[in-house]
Amino acid sequence: MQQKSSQSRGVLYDKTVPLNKSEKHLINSAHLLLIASRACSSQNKARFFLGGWCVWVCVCVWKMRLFVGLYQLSSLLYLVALAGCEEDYTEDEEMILSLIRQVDSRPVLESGSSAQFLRCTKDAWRIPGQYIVVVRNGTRDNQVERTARRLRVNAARRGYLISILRTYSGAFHGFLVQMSSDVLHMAVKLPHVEYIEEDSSIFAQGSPWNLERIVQTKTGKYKPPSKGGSFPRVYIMDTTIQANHRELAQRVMVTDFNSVPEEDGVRVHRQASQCDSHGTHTAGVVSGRDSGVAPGASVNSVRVLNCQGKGTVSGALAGLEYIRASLQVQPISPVIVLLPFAGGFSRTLNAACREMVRSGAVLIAAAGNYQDDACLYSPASEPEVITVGASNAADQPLTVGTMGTNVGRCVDLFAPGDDIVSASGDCPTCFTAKSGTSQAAAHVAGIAAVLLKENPTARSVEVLHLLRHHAAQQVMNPEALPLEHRLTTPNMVAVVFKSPSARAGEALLCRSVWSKRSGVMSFDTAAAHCLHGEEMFSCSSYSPDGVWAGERIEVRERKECVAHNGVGGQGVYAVARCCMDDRVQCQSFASAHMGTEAKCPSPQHQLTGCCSYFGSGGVADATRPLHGNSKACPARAGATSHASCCQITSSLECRGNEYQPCSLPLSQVEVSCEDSWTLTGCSGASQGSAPHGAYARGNTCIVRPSRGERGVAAVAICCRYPPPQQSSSEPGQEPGRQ
Ligand SMILES: [Ca+2]
Repeated sequence: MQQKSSQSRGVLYDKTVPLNKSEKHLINSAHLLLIASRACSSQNKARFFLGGWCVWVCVCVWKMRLFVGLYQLSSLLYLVALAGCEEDYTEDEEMILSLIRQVDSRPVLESGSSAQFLRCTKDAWRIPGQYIVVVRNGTRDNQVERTARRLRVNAARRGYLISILRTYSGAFHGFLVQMSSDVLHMAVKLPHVEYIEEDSSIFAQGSPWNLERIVQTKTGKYKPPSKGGSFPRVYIMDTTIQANHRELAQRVMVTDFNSVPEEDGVRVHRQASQCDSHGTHTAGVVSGRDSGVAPGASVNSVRVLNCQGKGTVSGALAGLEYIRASLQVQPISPVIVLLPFAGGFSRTLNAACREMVRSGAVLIAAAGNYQDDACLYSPASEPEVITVGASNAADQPLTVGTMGTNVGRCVDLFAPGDDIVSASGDCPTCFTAKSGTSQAAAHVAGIAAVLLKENPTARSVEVLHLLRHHAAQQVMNPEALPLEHRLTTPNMVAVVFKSPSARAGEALLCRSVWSKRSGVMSFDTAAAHCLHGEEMFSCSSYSPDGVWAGERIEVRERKECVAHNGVGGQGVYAVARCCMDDRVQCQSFASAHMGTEAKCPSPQHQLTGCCSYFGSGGVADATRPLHGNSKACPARAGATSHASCCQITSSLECRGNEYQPCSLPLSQVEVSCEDSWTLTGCSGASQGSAPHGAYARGNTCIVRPSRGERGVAAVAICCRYPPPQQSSSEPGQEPGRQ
C-alpha cells in the first residue's frame, strides 16, 4: 500500500509545477480516496484503517505542518464513514486517479460558465434533493459516466455522498442523481452539463374531484368503423391497468416497466382496485369493448403513476425511454403514446416528448385540470405533442367546482371529458364515470387510433391536422373562456369521424399558431413557429390595444413569424398560419422601398399572405389593398410590405377575398374562404389609422378596427388544390363574405 501510494505520489507531484496549499490538500485527499476505494471494494476494513493512518502520519511528518494533519484527520474521519457505508465504489483506482488528476489540473470550482438550473414553478410539486442532469447533445456515454463520477468525487471532497439513481441514454443523455442541494453549485459547473432540472411530481388528470359514481348499466350505441387494417399499438403511461376487465380482456399487455414514487401518507391503501383505478378507466376509453372509441386496439401499460395517481418527471422520462427502447428492439408502426397526466413545466420532459414524436410516434397528452394556461404544464406545453382540453356534454369547457380544463394556445383541441363512463378497477365487470382532461386525451387517442388504422403512414402532424379538420368548430361559448385566453384557445371539439377515410392531401389543411404575448417594451417581439412537417404560409399579428409595429417572417434557426410591439403598446401576439404540405416551399419577399407594394417574383409562385412591418414603431395609414390576381401585397405609408409566396410543385391555386363593410362602424370585420378553399393569409387594411391587426380563426379572417373606425377591410387569401376535373378557378367568382 505504501509503495503504491508513493508511486502514485510520484506521478501526481510534478516538481516542475509549483502547487499551492489547497492543491496539495486536494491531492492528499485524492490519495485517501484511492485508499478508501480500494478498501471498500475489497471489503478489507483493517487494511483500509492501516493504510489510511499510515498515509496520514507520513504526510504529517513530511509536511510538518499541523493544519495539514487536521485536514487529513477530518478527511479520514469522513472516509471512515464512507467505508462503513453500503455504497459500493466499484471504480477502479486508475479511473479515480485520472479523474482527480484532471480535476486537479485546473481550478476546480471557479472555472467558466455554469449550466442552467431549472425547477418546477409550483412549489408543492418540487422534489428537492433529486435532480435530472442533462448533458449536451453529442456527449458520449463514457463522458456521461465520467461526469457522474466527477460529481461524485467533487461531492465526496466536500463531505457529501451522492447517489446516481439511473442514467438516461434515449431522447437525451444524462442521469438522475440524489444529492444535497449544497452540491448543486458544483454540478452546474461540470463539463458537458447542459442544464440541471430538479425532479418534480406529475399527476393523473382524471376524476380529481371525487365525483366517481358506479353505473350499473351501459349503453353502447357508438359503432366504430370496422374497415381498414389493424389498429396501431397504444402505449398508456398511467397507473396499472386491470388486464382481466371484461372491457379489456386479452388486449392489455402489462409491461414490466414500473417507476413510481412511494405513496404519500402514513396509511397507504394499496388495494389493486385503487392502484388500477385511473389506468383501467383510461384504457377503457381508448379501446374498451363497449366503452372504447377504438375497441380492439391493443394497449401496453407503462406504469409511471402510483396508486394515488402520482408520479415523477424522472419516472415519466424513464417510461418514455422504455417505450423508445422497446420500439427499437421490435419496431412497430404506427404507435400512439397516451400521457394522461400533467406536471409543472419541464424542459426535459418536453424535449423527450418532442424527440419521441420526431422518431415517428403520435403523442397525446392531457391539457391539465387546473383551469389555467396549459403552457405552464408538461407535457401539455410541448408543441409537438397533441394537447387535449376537456369539454362537457354541452360542448363547453369543462369546469367542476373551482377547477376545470386548462386552456390557451398550447391546447390543440378539446374532447369530451365530463362524466365519461368506462371500465372501473373495482371489479372485472364494473363501470364508473370519471371526468378530466385524461379522459379527453384518451378520447383523442382512440380517434387517432381509428385514423391511423385507415392511414397507417400518417405522421403526427398529419394526425393533428386531421383531428382539427374533422372537429366540431366554434361550438364553445367564448365567454366561458378566461378573457386572456379567449382568442388563443382553439374553439373546436374532437368528434369521432363519420368517414375516417378522409385524408390529408385532398384538402389543404392549415391552422393558426399563436405566440405568447410579447413584453410591453418598445420593439419587444413575439414569435410563432410551425411544427416539423408544416410550412408557414403567412404571418399576421394582433395587438389588443392597437399599438404595434407590424410583423414579418424571419428565418433564424427556423422560420419565425415575428410580431413587434409598438411604442407604449401593451404587447402583441404573432399568429403564424401553418399548413401541412411538404410539396410547397414558401418564402417572404419584402418590398423594395417603404411604401411600395411587395410582389411574388415569378409565375411559379402563389401569393399566400401579406405582412407589414413599420420599422419606425408607429402605426401608419394603410392604402387600399389591391388583391385579386395581381400577386402583390398593398403598399403602406411608412411600412415595408412583405409578400409570402409559395413555390408550387403541386397544383395549388390561390386568390384574394376582400370585404369592406360600407356603413356602420363594426367591432370586427370578417371575411371567409368558400367551401373547399382554405384560408392561408389574413390581413387588414384601413384608410384611417391602422386596426388592431388580423388573425385567422378556422377559415375566417378577422380584423378588429380601433374604436368604431370606418373604412376597414379584411383581406383573406384562400388556396386549394383544384378538383381533378377542373384545372383552374374562375377568376371572376364572388368572394365569400361574412
Ligand atoms: Ca401541440
